[in-house]
Amino acid sequence: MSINYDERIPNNVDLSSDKRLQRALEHWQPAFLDWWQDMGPEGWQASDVYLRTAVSTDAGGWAQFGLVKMPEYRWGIFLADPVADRRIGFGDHFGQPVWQDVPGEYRNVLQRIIVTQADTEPASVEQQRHLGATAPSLYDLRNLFQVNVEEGRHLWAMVYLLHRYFGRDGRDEAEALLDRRAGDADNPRILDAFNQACPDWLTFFCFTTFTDRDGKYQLASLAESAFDPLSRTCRFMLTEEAHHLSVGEDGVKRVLLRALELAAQDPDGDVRRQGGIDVDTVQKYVNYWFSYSLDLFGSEVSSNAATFFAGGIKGRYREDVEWEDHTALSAVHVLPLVDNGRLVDTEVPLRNAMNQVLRQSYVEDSERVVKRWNRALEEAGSDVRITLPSTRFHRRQGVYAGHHFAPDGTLLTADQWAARRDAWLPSEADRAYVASLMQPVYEPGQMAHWIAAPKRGINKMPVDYVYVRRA
Ligand code: BYC
Ligand code: FE
Ligand code: FE
Repeated sequence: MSINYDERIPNNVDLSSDKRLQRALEHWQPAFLDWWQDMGPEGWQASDVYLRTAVSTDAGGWAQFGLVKMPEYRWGIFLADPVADRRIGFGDHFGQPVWQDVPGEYRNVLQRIIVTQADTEPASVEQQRHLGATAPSLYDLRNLFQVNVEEGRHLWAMVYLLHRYFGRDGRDEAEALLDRRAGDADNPRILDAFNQACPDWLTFFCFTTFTDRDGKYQLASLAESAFDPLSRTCRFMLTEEAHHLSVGEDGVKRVLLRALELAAQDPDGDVRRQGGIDVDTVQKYVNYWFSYSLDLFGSEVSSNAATFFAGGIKGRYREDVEWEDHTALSAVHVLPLVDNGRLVDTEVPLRNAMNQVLRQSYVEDSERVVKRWNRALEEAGSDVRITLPSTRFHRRQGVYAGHHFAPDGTLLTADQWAARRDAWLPSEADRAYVASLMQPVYEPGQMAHWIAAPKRGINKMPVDYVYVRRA
């Protein structure tokens, strides 16, 4: 479906046919742009950036590349094409036609989920806003900005739903989305991971690998939703998300490959002495962001999750093709719970374990990423490997929060944990070391010392193309 770019808000939802809605969104637009100026990428607003912009929602060829100043990016409202005669794929309403409007009984839960999803998008832009001061190359700088403008568009995607389907409450929530701030003590973002600092590029690459990947799984589960406009919105967001994930995965891989090169140059194999980021440090950042991202799935045992599934609000990953019993009424899920200082396998009704089921799909995907990193390490002749910690490790949400676990999942006492914490998670010294490497490199084609060059550029352009032209 092609997109109308003649309007102030590009869209493929025939916005001009609903003047009230159009006016309301055009009223929100300047507030969004003010927010972007205040909280978007600092110092680069007047620069030309080689960005892709969505021009259609077709599977092939939806993007157009060109030099754009970020505040002039055409943020718009794009839904994937409707599926003819789409039916509810799971839960108590299985087989019924999907909803084109919000049923009264699900109004509150749908609004809360959409607000929560929406909140993460501007949050990530806020977390990343200082990274432009220390980019390892123009190529990376451009990727950061591509991710940032698309997270801004994801906010638009959700704000459209709030305005269109949730009336006055929706408009209030859309405003509140521009008021909360990542990491703010008084008015923080909703979910924990989006209040954590993102001060350096290793963090950025781990965040886009693991936290954006939560986005992939949450969006996929909402793409199953009985509320069809939400499903269609999420389906198109997923096409944008794939790039964010590859920025993260490739970024971490380039750090690892550079670590091997620098180790080879040092008589003792000391990567830090050669100005690189050693694999141990990468592992600690992986542990940190993987565990924070696991928290984003909510508790392993959750009555909210059961309600969402029963109502047809949130499905499992690829509900239609990967699962056979779409009601999940009589099935159980077994998971180890802490009981009197021991882990005991415990049965919970499957519907209450839906957060855990989605998290498991996420973990499998994350394992594939780690496998690709390890293959790259192996091909470069190294026998060091990255591993994912247990899903119990370093959790602050869910049934393992409040307990301590080693990366292999062993239950620990508080003292045992405290003694090993800095071996498993970034210490102050690790963070200070990584921060010390963050010096900007803005000559075309040049890379910071601690990261390998990418294999190829963007959209078939060479790596040394001038992806960002500073104003
Ligand atoms: N931090 O039953 P529970 C993305 C709250 S990322 C703080 O355990 P539930 C992106 C929970 O809200 C995708 N609070 O969980 C990535 C609840 O509070 P209330 C974002 C948390 O409700 C990178 C209470 O604990 N999308 O797109 O089943 C860059 C008990 O809840 C956390 C979504 O999240 C936490 N980590 O599920 C840019 C999808 N976890 O209600 C973008 C929409 C839980 O009792 N959200 N709590 O006050 C949801 O589906 C659900 O809200 C959650 C939680 C899956 C997050
Ligand atoms: Fe997003
Ligand atoms: Fe993303």
